[in-house]
Amino acid sequence: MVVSALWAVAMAAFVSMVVAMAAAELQVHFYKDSCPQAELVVKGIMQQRFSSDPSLPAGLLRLHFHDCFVHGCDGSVLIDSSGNNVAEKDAPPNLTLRGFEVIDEIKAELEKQCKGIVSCADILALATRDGVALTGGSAYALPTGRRDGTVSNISDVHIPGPSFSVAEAASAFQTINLSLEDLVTLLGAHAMGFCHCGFFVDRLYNFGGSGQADPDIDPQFLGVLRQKCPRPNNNVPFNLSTDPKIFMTPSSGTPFKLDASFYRGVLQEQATLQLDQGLAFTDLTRRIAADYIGRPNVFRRKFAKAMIKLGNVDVLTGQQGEIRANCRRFNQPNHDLNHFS
Ligand code: HEM
Ligand SMILES: *[C@@H]1O[C@H](CO)[C@@H](O)[C@H](O)[C@H]1NC(C)=O
Ligand SMILES: *[C@@H]1O[C@H](CO)[C@@H](O)[C@H](O)[C@H]1NC(C)=O
Ligand SMILES: *[C@@H]1O[C@H](CO)[C@@H](O)[C@H](O)[C@H]1NC(C)=O
Ligand SMILES: CC(=O)N[C@H]1CO[C@H](CO)[C@@H](O)[C@@H]1O
Repeated sequence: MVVSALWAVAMAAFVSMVVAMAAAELQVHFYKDSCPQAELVVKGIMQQRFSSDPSLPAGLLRLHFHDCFVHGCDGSVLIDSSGNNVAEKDAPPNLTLRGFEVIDEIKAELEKQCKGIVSCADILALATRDGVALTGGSAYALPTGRRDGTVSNISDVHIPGPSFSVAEAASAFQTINLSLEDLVTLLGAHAMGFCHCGFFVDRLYNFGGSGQADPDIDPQFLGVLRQKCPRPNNNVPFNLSTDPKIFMTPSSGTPFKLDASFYRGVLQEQATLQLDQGLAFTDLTRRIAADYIGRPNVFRRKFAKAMIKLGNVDVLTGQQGEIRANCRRFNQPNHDLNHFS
């Protein structure tokens, strides 16, 4: 009797554990009962904003990557610094992150229609997904159900840098369980958007302190880049907000299309970042790049798969975290008393 009662208790615990584990998974159309129009609202606003700013999807892709890489995809990158908390977005690599306003706009609309239901982390992931489709990528089904995190700390930001080797970037990706192939595939996002000269200007004038350009830049392309990015003046402190910017893949002619042009640039020694150019110089990464150029639909499919994987990194689910009312602030009201806003 006692044994079977214990057994029943153990079974119940086991079952509830399994249920809890199941609840901890993201699922496609998580909001289908709680806010059926959620994905349509996101898509509608994205379409509107995209029609006046075709570069928006690029901004969101980078924002979503930075969100997921630091502390998981929990909307922590969206938090503003306040009081004595210096948030992720104030870390130097975050300079020039953009797309915050459209997330605010979507959040405001969803709070009107479904108060307290749709997380900021999901809004960012969904808006990014819609941006991918709007720029020629595949319109993949995105699992949702992320909750918003309650920590955003500048000390947690360890994003790979533009001068990393492929091996260094791959090992950084390994810390979020993404493979080298995922890295090569997601870097395809560099087909789109902008890059400030400061992230690669060393390659144009003083590569590795040599006083020379990086030898792995196509000479004609070097001339073009030097015209757009003048030699830094050592007497003027570097300032990213006044730094000139170019297209991330300038040779493509399609700066707002998520096509395989990034890989073409890489194989023609016309990549802007040192990391990106590095993909040309290991067998595996070179082979993947050539494959994506030859089979653009394979790139689209693999990109969507890698985005879903990125979007799963360290997510909060179930009762974890919170659903923020404002994507820039944590909900805790007593916390706000200390903040003069
Ligand atoms: C793994 C290492 C990565 C490094 C070192 C890196 C570095 C950079 C740098 C330096 C910029 C230029 C930012 C600016 O000047 O404003 C940039 C832009 C961009 N990155 Fe990455 N990135 C990486 C991975 C990714 C990933 C995984 C994605 C998306 C899946 C991504 C998407 C983008 C996009 C779309 C832009 C253009 C942003 C804009 O137009 O505002 N990057 N990246
Ligand atoms: C941020 O992280 C640092 C280093 O781990 C820690 O000392 C600090 O207390 C954290 N700040 C907040 C507001 O949690
Ligand atoms: C990576 O995978 C390991 C093993 O499955 C897991 O313990 C860890 O939490 C994962 N890390 C992230 C960031 O998802
Ligand atoms: C960078 O330039 C902007 C715009 O001119 C200016 O507002 C800002 O103070 C400068 N920042 C630094 C660190 O000099
Ligand atoms: C968009 C954004 O919030 N950028 C911040 C990045 O970090 C710098 C400080 O390093 C802040 O001044 C910017 O506001």
